[in-house]
Amino acid sequence: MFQRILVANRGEIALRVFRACREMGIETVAVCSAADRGADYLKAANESICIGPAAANQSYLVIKNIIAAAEIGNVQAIHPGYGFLSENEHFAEVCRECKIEFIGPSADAMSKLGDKVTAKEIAKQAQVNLVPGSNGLITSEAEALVIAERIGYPVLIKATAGGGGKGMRVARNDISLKAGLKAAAMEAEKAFNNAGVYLEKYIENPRHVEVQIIADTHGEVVHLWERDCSSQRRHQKLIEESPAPNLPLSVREDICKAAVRLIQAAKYTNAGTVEFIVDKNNQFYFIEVNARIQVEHPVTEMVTGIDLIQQQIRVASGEPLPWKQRAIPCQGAAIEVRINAEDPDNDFRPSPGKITKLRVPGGHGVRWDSHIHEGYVVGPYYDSMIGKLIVHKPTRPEAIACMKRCLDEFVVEGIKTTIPLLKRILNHTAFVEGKMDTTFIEQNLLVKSS
Ligand code: MV4
Repeated sequence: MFQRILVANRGEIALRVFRACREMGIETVAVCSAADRGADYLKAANESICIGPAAANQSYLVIKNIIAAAEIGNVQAIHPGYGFLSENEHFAEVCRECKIEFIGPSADAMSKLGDKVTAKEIAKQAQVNLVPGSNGLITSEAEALVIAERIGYPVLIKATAGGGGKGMRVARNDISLKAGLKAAAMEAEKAFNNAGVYLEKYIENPRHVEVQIIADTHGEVVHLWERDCSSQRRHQKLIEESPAPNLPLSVREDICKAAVRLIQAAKYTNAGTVEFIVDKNNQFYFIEVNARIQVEHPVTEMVTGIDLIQQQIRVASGEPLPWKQRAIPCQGAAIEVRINAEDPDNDFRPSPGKITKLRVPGGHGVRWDSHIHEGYVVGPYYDSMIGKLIVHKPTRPEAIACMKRCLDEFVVEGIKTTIPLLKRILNHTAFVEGKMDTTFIEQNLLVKSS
C-alpha cells in the first residue's frame, strides 16, 4: 500500500480524499493555487504545496507543476479527483513515466473510451444496447441523409471527442441536418481539435441513469448499482439518487450487467461510470463512459456501504477487489443535492463572496461533504459547487422528507445558493413520483428570462 499520496485537486473532493487517506494511515500532500493558499481544508493534508496563481490553467491544470510537487512531496501516487486533469490521458501517461501511480484508469483505456465512436464499438462487441445511428463517423452529407432516412427524424449529431453534452445538435429534417452537420463539425474542431461527428436517433425526454463500476488490476469487475441523475439543467446535475426510481429490478440488473460487460471489454481498471439514457419503455441505451470518480459518488457509497475513494486507492496499489458481486447490496435510498454559489433566479449567475453565516443540517442519515465554513470566501475562479448534502434512509419517501427538512435547516448568508431551487424540485410531484426526465427542470421549474 502507498504511504504518501498527492491530491491534484481542490475544495470538497480534495478534502474527501484527505479524509479517506487519513483513515487508511496514508499521508497526503495537497497542492493549491495562490487563491486557495491557507484555506482551512488544506489542514486535513500533511503538507501543502503552492503550484501557481489562481487561474486553473496556471495551477491545477499544469502537469509539470503537479509532477514537480509530487517529486518534492515524495509521493508514490496521485489522486486526480474529478474535473481538472482527471480524464487527461497525457497526465496519466506522464505520472506513470515518472514512476508515480495514477489513481484511475490506464491512459490507453481512457483514450479508447474518451473517443465516443470507439467507445460505442467496444460496447457493441460487448453486446451492450446502443442508440440506432451511424456505424462510426459521418464521412459525407449524402451518407448522413441516408442514415437519417433509415433511423427516422429526429436525429442527434454528436462529436466523437465530445461528451457531457458538448457540441450536440438535434435535427428534425433534411435541411437542419445539413446545417447541423457543418456547424457541429466546426464547433468540434474548435473545441476538441477533432471534427469527427456521428449520428444517433434522438431519444426524446430520456432519463439519465448511470452505473458505478470498479475494476481491479487482476481482471475483476463489479458494479455498485445505478444512480438516476435526470434532475439537471444544461448538463449540470442538481440532484442524484440511488436506486433509480421507477426502474424495475430486472431492468436495473440488466443495465448494471451491461455496464460490467463494457468495462471488461475495455480492459478498464479503477472506478468509473457507464452512462445510459432510458426511454419511456425502460429501454436503455449506452451513451458514454466517465473515466473518473464522479461528484455524485456518495449516493452509491450510502446504499452499498463501500468507501469508493478508499477502494480506488486499494485497487491502484494492486490489491484485488475484496468482495464478489453478490455481496454488494443496494440498501435503502440515498439522495444527494449539489449546493452551488449561484443565483437560480438570475440565470444561475455565479455568486462569489464571503459566507457570513453558516448553519449546516445534521441528524440521522445525513452527510455533508464540503470544504466551506463560516468566514470562507467563495472565489470567482473555479466551479461554483460549495458542498454536497447527502441523505440515506430506508425508503425513498423518507429520504425526500429528510432532505426537505435538511434544506429547511440550512442557513447560508453572504452569498446566493441553489438551495431555494432544490426545495422547489423536491416538492414537485414529478420528482416525488420519480418521473423526472432530463428536460423537466428547464421546461417546468425555471422562470424563463425573456
Ligand atoms: C442523447 C439524448 C437523446 N438521444 N442521445 C447529453 C449528455 C451526453 N452525455 C449525452 N446526452 C444526451 N444524449 C440520444 N441519442 C439526450 C441527451 C441528453 C442528456 C443526457 C444525460 C443527461 C442529461 C441530458 C440532457 C440533455 C440531453
